[in-house]
Amino acid sequence: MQSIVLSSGGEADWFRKASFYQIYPRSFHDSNGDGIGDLRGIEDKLDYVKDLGVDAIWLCPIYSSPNDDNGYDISDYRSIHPDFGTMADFESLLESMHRRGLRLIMDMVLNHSSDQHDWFRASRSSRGDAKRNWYFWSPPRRGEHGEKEPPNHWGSFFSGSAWAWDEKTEEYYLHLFGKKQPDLNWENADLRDALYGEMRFWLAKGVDGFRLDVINLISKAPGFPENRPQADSSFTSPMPFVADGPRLEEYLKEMRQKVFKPYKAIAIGETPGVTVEAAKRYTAPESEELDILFQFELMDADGGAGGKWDHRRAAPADLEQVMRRWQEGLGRVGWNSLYWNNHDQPRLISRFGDKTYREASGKALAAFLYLQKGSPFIYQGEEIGMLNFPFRALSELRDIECLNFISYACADESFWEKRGEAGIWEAVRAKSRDNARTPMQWDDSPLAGFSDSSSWIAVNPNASAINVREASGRESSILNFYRKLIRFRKKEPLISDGGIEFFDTGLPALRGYRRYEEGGPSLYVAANLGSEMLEEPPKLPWPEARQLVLGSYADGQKSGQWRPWELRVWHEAE
Ligand code: TEU
Ligand code: CA
Repeated sequence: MQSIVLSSGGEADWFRKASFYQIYPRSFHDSNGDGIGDLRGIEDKLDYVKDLGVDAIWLCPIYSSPNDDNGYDISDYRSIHPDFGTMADFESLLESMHRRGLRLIMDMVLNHSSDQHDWFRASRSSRGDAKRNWYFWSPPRRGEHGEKEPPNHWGSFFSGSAWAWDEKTEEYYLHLFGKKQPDLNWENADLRDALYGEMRFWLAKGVDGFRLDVINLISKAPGFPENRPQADSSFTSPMPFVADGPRLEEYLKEMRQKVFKPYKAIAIGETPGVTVEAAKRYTAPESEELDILFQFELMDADGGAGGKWDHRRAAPADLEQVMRRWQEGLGRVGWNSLYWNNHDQPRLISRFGDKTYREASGKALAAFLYLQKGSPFIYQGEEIGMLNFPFRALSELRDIECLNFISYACADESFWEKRGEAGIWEAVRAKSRDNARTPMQWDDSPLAGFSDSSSWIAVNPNASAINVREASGRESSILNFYRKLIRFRKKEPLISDGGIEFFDTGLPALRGYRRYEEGGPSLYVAANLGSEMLEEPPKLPWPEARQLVLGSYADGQKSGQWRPWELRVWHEAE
């Protein structure tokens, strides 16, 4: 069968030269006019994806789910949510992908399940249930006046306490994310085996690997240590006690042997808060833990002291500093993903670029990151330069994280006083995950070619100008730039294998690096990561004998000047 040839026939480290394309199925393409993107809709668009030059698709969760967190709350790991289609649709999609040489990476959520999963229903049915221990339960603490309080002050990533009270069995359960996403207890070996079984179900169908949702949160510090808050009622971050916990690497190794290895599948871990040193261990080939990981430091670069919603503009030097630390830190041992966007993040150009220079800034940022070492992950719509949505009303928002943020922010007097309603909306427009979730813009029809009837979330009003049809037909478009960039990366071994050295140009906005192998010609990448025109510095870090191979402006380079968001990539002449 085709799929078997593809999964096991390639080299074990095929992903090092590969680029990935991420699909958020709900918002990609609706084939049956119910306003929700679906599996057949994806199958219809595979030629478009293949034509980008990518090697694999990461598909966000498509399993049965009450959709409290759009599929990241799974109620049955072995079934397809009817919104997305049937198992036959899935098999047909997989077959069509493999026929085109595209691999499929499924999303797997193993840190928590839905509260509607049979396992949690059993677990909450009584304190003595055999599955009680598959989740984290804890009796209440008693407050000053004997009132019931959660076991500690851990806050949920989606606002409020990370503990929810269960009336029936009179204990709290842990949920690091939403209330309807109880955390699974990996200490329990039966639970682990059950999860491995769910993963093997998909591997047996021929899928090529998994993207493991928040996988570095699965080992919690025993005893739920208290993280004492400053103010009496506020919540504090559980991260020091849940990220990169004591048994994490033991679990990763076990999963590798029992699940990934027999199928030669790849393991891509989402690892918020991971340090460079830990990331290097997890992805070193001899560790046999993860192949690729997602770290968050670029995504944190524009968060202020108050975190994600406390938004500030990131300077080019801030971005470069993060890139440099990770590129140098992982060296030739670890392996990283390179990403600017995903379904949890605002749109790249609105965030780190400049929509006045939409195409130049989109191209410059893309090439600046994707020519580094690691595997690029391109999120649907990024390749046509989609932008944030101009949210103005609650009714336009869908995401649980954002809606929870708004209700907590409104109830928090100090926040309200400091930022006010306008400040809250500004934060929402800058950071809401819904920015990434508006439908893919295929053409300039009323629903952008996403659906012919309706849409579960509004289409960005700019779709009449920014869409695949327009970009496909124009040689200088950002889409055609991505196509070139992805192909260039694949045929140039310096990018996947070479060393990297960042250089100083003397100008804060002009950043660059070279990729090299000892004794051979280098590849130079330089970009003006700002919207001002720059005069070229007198001392140049790149050689005089060089050949331009890629640029963010179609009309070549103007000597002595760097236009806003001008990027240039050169080969050193031999
Ligand atoms: O996201 C993990 C995560 O760390 C998020 O809290 C992320 O940082 C946040 O959305 C950005 O503000 C993963 C999934 O990608 C996300 O969609 C899920 O909601 C979350 O896990 C829970 O499964
Ligand atoms: Ca549909």
